[in-house]
Amino acid sequence: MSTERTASLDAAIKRIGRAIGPAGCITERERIAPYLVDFRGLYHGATPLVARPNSTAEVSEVLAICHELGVGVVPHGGNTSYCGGATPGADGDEVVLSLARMDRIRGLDAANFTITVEAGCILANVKAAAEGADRFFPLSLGSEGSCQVGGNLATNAGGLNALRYGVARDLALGLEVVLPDGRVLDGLTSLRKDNTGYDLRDLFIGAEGTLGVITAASLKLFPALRSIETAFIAVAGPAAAVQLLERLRGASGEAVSTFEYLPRIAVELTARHVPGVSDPLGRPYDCYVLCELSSSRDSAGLRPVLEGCLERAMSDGLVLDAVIAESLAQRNAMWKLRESVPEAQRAEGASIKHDVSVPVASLPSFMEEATAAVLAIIPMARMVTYGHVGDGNLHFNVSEPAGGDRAAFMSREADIQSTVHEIVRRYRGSTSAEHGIGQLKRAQLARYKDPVALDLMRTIKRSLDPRGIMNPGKLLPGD
Ligand code: 2HG
Ligand code: ZN
Repeated sequence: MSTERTASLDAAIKRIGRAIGPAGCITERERIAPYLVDFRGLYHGATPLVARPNSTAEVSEVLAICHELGVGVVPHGGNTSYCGGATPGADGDEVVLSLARMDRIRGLDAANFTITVEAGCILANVKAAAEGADRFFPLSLGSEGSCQVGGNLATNAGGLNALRYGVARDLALGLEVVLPDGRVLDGLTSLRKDNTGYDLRDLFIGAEGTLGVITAASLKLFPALRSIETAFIAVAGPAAAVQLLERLRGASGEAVSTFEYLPRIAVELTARHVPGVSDPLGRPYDCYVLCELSSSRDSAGLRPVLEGCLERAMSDGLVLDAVIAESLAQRNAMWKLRESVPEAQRAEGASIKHDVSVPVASLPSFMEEATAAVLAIIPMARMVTYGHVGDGNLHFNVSEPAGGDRAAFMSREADIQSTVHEIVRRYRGSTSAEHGIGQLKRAQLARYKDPVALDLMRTIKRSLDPRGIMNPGKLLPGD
């Protein structure tokens, strides 16, 4: 680090300390350590300071200081990102800004179906607050017990209910954002209609902290759910799954809130590695769907709709077997199986991940083509293709061959990824459907994003963050 840079960093640390006090600053090595490594352990960074402001005014002070001195700021939420978006660079010349202390629920307006929360609120707490007011906040993620709403919005998280309620972007009405120079953009509206020019809110959602820091959000709520039916269904194949989805959506009056695809290996790996998980069906099948229908109506009649659909699908050969949860414990067990797939795949060894989306109707042919292409490169690779078929987003993951050579497998990562992503491109799909870009996928973004879109993104970045202090080295290629 140059002497000038070190001097700016030292000055920033001192001034931030004075602005937000010792309670807001972590400088001890052991306490800093958890902020330096990402959830997947892919990145190891360094920082002399984790600033933990307690209010929007304090965030504003931190950013104004860093802007003046040209010091990088890395916003940090629940640290559940898959792409290293919240991990500082290795040079140790950036300040980490944790939103964890800003975890207040500022207000809940049941009649307006909105809740206003600070960025550091844990997602599960937002959901619980909504429930306490007889409302439902639908964003549903495996990491909801630790991820924070600010991070959910900054990365535009998707999850298990996107099919019906959309992604984080669709659930936000207004944002409060601290801009890189410390100014506060008060866009914290709870209005559904406000047609007054450019949509600034959407600039910050999915920007991964590169344009400013989201400090609070007003979010949409929905009526509490009173009827829920959950089924674990063995389907004849991906095409049968897509057809079943179409039928269920129509027959249930859009009550399908989850439709997750799982291959046999996902059931085997979760049963092997995750205590308490077992196969919900009596015998093995090649692939499955975890499906949930839900309604705010008390006796919504979802059960007969589901049963009727499944029976017809069985006689048409789309469905081979199915079990409908008879109790909350059974429903939870089905969800646990699904939500444990990433953990089980991790425990099974190395994997090469692809977080892709294509139009739902194209999923079966995409899966066939991409699977054949991967197996042509590594014939014994294990395909762990699963995910949010209801919204077209697949985790097209590849596990190393059983008992294979891990290093040899991982040495083919770039080859496999570019092969799969080229197929995604042909389908006009996305090569990062859900997990964002962070540090991990910048080169991928450069390769697959429309160049005009990239150019506009750079223009926006330059105009909002001319000194380039916000989350340096993330999202934009070569930034
Ligand atoms: C999920 O859907 C997550 O479970 C994780 O998005 C996916 O580990 C993965 O590849
Ligand atoms: Zn996912």
